[in-house]
Amino acid sequence: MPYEDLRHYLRVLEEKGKLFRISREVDKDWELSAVAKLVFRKIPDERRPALLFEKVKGFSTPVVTGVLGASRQVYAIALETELNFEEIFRRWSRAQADPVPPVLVESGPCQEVILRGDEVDLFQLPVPIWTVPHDPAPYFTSPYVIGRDPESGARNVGTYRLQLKGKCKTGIYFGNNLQDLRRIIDKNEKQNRPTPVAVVLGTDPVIGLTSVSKVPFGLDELAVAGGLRGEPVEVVKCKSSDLEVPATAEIVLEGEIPPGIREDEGPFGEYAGYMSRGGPSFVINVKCMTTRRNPIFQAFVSQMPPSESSCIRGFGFGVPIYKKLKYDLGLPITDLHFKTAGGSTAYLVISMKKENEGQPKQAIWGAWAVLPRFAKFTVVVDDDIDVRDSFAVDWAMSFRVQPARDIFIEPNTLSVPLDPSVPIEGPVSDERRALGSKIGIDATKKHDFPPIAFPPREHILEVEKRWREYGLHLIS
Ligand SMILES: Cc1cc2nc3c(=O)[nH]c(=O)nc-3n(C[C@H](O)[C@H](O)[C@H](O)COP(=O)(O)O)c2cc1C
Ligand SMILES: [Mn+2]
Repeated sequence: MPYEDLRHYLRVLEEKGKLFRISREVDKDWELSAVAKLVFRKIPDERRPALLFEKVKGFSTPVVTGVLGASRQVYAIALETELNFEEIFRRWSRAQADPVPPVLVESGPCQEVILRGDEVDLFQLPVPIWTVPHDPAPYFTSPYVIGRDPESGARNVGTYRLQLKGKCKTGIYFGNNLQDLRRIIDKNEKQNRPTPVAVVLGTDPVIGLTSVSKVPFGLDELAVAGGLRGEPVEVVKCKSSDLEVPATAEIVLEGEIPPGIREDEGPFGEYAGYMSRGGPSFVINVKCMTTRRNPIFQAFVSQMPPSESSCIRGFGFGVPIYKKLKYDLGLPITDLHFKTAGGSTAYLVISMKKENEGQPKQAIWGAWAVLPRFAKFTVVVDDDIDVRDSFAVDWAMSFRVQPARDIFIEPNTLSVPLDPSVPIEGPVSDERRALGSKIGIDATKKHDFPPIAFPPREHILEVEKRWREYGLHLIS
């Protein structure tokens, strides 16, 4: 059963113990982000819930964060799937192969309240400041920005951060010139035309998951969301443009990106755990704001990992590599994991039941071929090593690796986006300046190893059963 809207999904999360309500008043300009960061730091992934801040100082609208990726379990609940790459990969590939186009309906709750022109005041929304004191302004971090290709008419939905700039104005930032909405703006700018956009905040979670995912340019993310849901997304016409938006969205900002205008944007605290640099970027002039009665404001937590962003990226980048290695190359890989400390981009661990000595290197090259900017460190381990257990991976690196034989470095490769260790002079979008290097480590056993010096499994299970009898539960 697909989720009808954000509210329905939040009810399900709460039933499953994955939504935590904070009723104490919090300040959105310093406190909310610090609470979210500490929750990510202190509570392990298996137990970490999404957070509903019920009372934000000075606002009647509550803020919810972590709803797509407070933890790996939360992501799986959002996608209504089992928590493993095989199932997650199947779900995404079926949805892309069989997209279900949205259906237009007459009216929807997202337009229960309509504010036009001067009535619009973005300062009435509880938009948090994320990195104090470095972010210059509050930021919308989970906008699903809808636009339309002026040539093909195809719809696009993507998540690009928005800086709150005025009563009716935001900035918008593109990580590179090939982001789909950026390409749409280019086409309009060449004709000196504005680009109409609709910024959607708070929906059924699969719309968010498609908004942050790369699907081929021209494929409508709302149709992929329909494929994931198994039912079409219902959309309504915007009040000030021809764009269509999910009928049950919490908040919609209708506006335009004017041609030829660039203003300072950023800096912004980014997923690598450092500030990214600011620079000139586009703006959105908001003409109309529609909301549900008593809307809920949704936001993604990014910045220093672990974060919602590192959780989402771990799946977003893991799935295409899993597909390539397992199904296109036929490699016997058993699991993979982008380490959270690497922002789920820089550091990849792959496990495999290798059949020959060439396969670990083939897996490493395969991963780099799929996502050439990512996996700066790539480690391949045998299938007895849990890729999510850092201790086990370090153990394999310590005693299954001979550095001179098993480690290789590739110079002059594309670098991880926003990796501050890459010296960049000049514009960040100049990829030639952003070359870095990569390291591949084959941490599999290359010959017969002695037996592992650890008690047999049946003895371990028996001792675990007797744990309380020894009194050891009191200290562990
Ligand atoms: C939490 C989060 C924040 C993101 N912020 C940005 C951003 O500010 N700018 C950007 O270009 N991409 C950002 N992305 C990545 C895009 O959402 C992603 O590349 C998506 O595919 C863009 O849609 P498009 O492929 O239709 O262009 C972000 C992703 C996540 C998970
Ligand atoms: Mn797209």
